[in-house]
Amino acid sequence: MTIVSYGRDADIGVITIDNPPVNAIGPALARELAAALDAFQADGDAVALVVECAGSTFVAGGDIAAFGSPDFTAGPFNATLQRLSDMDRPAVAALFGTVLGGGLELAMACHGRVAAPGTRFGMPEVTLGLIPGSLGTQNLPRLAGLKTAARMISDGKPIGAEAALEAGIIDALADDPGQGARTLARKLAGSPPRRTQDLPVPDRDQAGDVLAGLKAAADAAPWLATPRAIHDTMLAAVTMPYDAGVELEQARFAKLVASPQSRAMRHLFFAEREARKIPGLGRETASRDVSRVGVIGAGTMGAGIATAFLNAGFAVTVTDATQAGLDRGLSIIQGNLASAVKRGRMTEAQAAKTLDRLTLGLDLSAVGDCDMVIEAVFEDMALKLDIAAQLGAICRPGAIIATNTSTLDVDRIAAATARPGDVIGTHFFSPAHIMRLLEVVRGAETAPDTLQTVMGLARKIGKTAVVSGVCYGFIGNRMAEVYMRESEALQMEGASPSQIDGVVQSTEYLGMAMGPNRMLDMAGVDVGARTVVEWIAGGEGPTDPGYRAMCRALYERGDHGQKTGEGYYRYENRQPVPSEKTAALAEEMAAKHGVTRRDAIPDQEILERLLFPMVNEAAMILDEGIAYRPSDIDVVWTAGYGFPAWRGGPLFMADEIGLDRIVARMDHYAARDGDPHGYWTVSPLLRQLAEARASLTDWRRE
Ligand code: 3H9
Repeated sequence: MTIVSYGRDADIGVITIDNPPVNAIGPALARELAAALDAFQADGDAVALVVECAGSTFVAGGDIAAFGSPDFTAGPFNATLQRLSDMDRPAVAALFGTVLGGGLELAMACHGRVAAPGTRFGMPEVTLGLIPGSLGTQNLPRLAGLKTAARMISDGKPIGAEAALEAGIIDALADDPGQGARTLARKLAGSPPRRTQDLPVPDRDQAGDVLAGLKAAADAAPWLATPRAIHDTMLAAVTMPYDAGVELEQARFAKLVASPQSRAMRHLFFAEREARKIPGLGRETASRDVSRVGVIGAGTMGAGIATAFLNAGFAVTVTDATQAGLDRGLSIIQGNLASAVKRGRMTEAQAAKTLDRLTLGLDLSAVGDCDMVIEAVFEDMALKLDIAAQLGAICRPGAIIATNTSTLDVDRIAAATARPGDVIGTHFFSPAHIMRLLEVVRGAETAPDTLQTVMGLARKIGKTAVVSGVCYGFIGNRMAEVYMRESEALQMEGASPSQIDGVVQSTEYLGMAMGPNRMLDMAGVDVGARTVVEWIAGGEGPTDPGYRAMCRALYERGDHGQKTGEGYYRYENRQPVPSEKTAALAEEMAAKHGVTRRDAIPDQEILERLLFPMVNEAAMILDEGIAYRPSDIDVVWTAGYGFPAWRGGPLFMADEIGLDRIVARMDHYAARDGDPHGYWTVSPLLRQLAEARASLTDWRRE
C-alpha cells in the first residue's frame, strides 16, 4: 500500500502522506517520502511543492513502535528533510490536527507553513525520554527563538495555532490549509527558498538566562538523560554552526532511543492506550448518555470528584447528610476552582460559570434525575450498603450507580442496589480533580454499556482509567498492601522509617516520589489502619497477629501522622524528623511479635523486600484475571502511586532486573526467615516465567 504519493495540482506539486491513524513516520514512510521528493524534483513543470496529509491530522511524530526495531534510524528521514530544505523551489506544509515531534520537524524543513485554526504544535519527545531527533533542536530555536523552543522541548506540552503564529513557527492561518499552502507556495515561487537553518536565532542575546535554566533543570535531575541532552543541544543552537548542532543532536538522539529510560517511557505510551481496550467491549458496545452527575458525600473525596466533573462541563449535584458537611464540601470546591484561577488554568468568569453548574442537596432524592451517581462516603461497608439500597430505588432507570472505594467488595454493594448491571466501582485518588489515575472496578454483573460509559467519562474528565476486577484493594492497593507490610516488618527488624523512605525515594534504587512512611503520615495513619482493621475483622484479611502491627499501634495511640504532629515521623513545622517514640514502638512491637532485631539492614535488602513481593502479588493479580494485562499494572503505579515513569512501572522494572533474580531472592528470604504466612511463596506464574526466561511485561492470558 502506498502511503506517500506525489501528484500535481495545476502548477503546484503535491506530496500527500496517508498513513493512518496519525501519519506517524516509520521506515516505510521515510522511504516513500524520499521517492516522492525524487518525483517532485524530476517534475520541472511544478513551480513549488505543498506537503499535506490525508486523514485526521498532519504527521503526529515518528512511529514510536518502530523506535525499538533495529532497522529504524532517524538518518534516512533526516537526509530527506535536508534535501527538502536545500531545494531550489519552495515547499510549504499544510498543517492541521496535531503537528508533533517529527511532524513539526518535517514542517520546519519546508520553507513556509500554513495551519488550520485549532492545530496543535508540540515537541513531546521528552515524554518518551527523547529529544527531537530530526533537526528539530536546531530548527525550532531559529524559527521560534531559544526561549520558546527550550520551553516546548523541555515540557513537551503542545501550543495552539495562534501561539504558533505569534512565535513565528507558522506563517499564516487558513480555514483550508491545503488551499492556503498552495497560495503561499505560488507567492514564494520564483525567489530563492528561505531555509530555516539559515535564520539567526532571534533571541540569542538572551541565551544566557535560558541556558542557565536548562542547566539548573539538568543538575536537579542528574539521573534523567533528557534534560542534559536538551541543554547541550540548545547550547549548540546558539554556539555551533548548524551542521555541527545537527550532528550533536543525532548522536544524543541515537543514545537516548537505545536507553532503558526511553524504552520504559515508550512502553508506558502504548500501555496507557492499551488500557482503554477492554476485552468484550468494542466500538459497537452502546454507551449511555450522561450530562448530570450526582455525588453522595461532600468530604474531600466527594468534593474532588465533583470538581473533576464540573471542570469537564458536567452539571453536578452533591448531597451530604448534614448542612455542615455540605458547607465544607462547597468550600473545598470553591477552593479548588480558586486555585485553578490562581494557576492560570481558568479565568474568574469561567470559575463562576463552572460553579453555576453545581447544585447542593441534603436529601439523597436530589440525585434522582442524575444520569450517573457516584457514592463517595467513608470506607464503611455498612454505610455503603445502606446508601446503595436507597440509590437502587431513587436513581432513575438506566442511571449508573458508582461506588467510590479503595478496597471494598463492589459485588456486595452492587447486590444491595438490586440492579447490579448499573453498578460499577470507581477508585479515585485524592485530590480527585488532580490525580490522573482512575481504577474502574468491573463487578461480576456490571453491564457492558455501564463499563463502556464510565471508560468514556473517565477520558472526558481527563483521567487515565484502568479496569480492575473485584478483590481487596483492586490492583493498586492490593500491591501497596504488601509493600507497606514489608515496610513495617523492616521497622520491627531495625530499619528506620527514614532509611526505608530514603531507599524508595533514591533514584539509585527506585525513585518513587514519596516513601511509604511519609505517604501514610500524609494520607493519615488512621485512614490506613481503619481499613486494615476492618479487613481483618471481616474475616478475609491476614491472620498473622504481627501484620502491620506498627500502623495499628500508631493508630491506637492517636499518632495519625502529619495531622496530629506524630506518626511514623514527628513533625516540626510540617517537616518530618525521626520520632524516638516510634523507634521505641518498633522495638516494643518486635518483642511482642517475636521479631529478631538486627543492627543494620542493607539498603539493597530494603529494595528487594519492598519491590519483589509487589511483583509477586502482581503475578497473582494477573493469574486471577483481576488485571487484563501486565501493562495495566504499570499504568496504575505510574499514574497513581508516584512510581517513576522512567522505570516503566513495577513490572517493566521487574523484567529489567530479571525474573530469575527476583524469584531467587524471594526463595532466599523464605529460606532465611521462614515463611509461616506465605509472604515469600512465589506465585506459580512468576516462577514459570522465570524458569522459561520469559518476560512478565509480554505475558498475555491465553
Ligand atoms: C518523534 O517524533 C521523534 C522525532 O523527533 C524523530 C523521529 C522521526 N507512533 O492517542 P490516541 C497511535 S517521537 C505510533 O489514542 P488521540 C496510538 O498508539 C514522537 N503510534 O489518539 C493509537 O493506536 P491504537 C512524537 C502512534 O486522538 C492511535 O495512534 N510524537 C503515535 O487521543 C491513536 O492514538 C508523539 O509523541 C506515534 N507517534 O491522540 C505523539 N501516535 O488505536 C504521540 C499515536 O492502536 N501521540 N499513535 O491504540 C499523541 O500524543 C496522540 O496519539 C495524538 C492523538 C495527540 C497524536
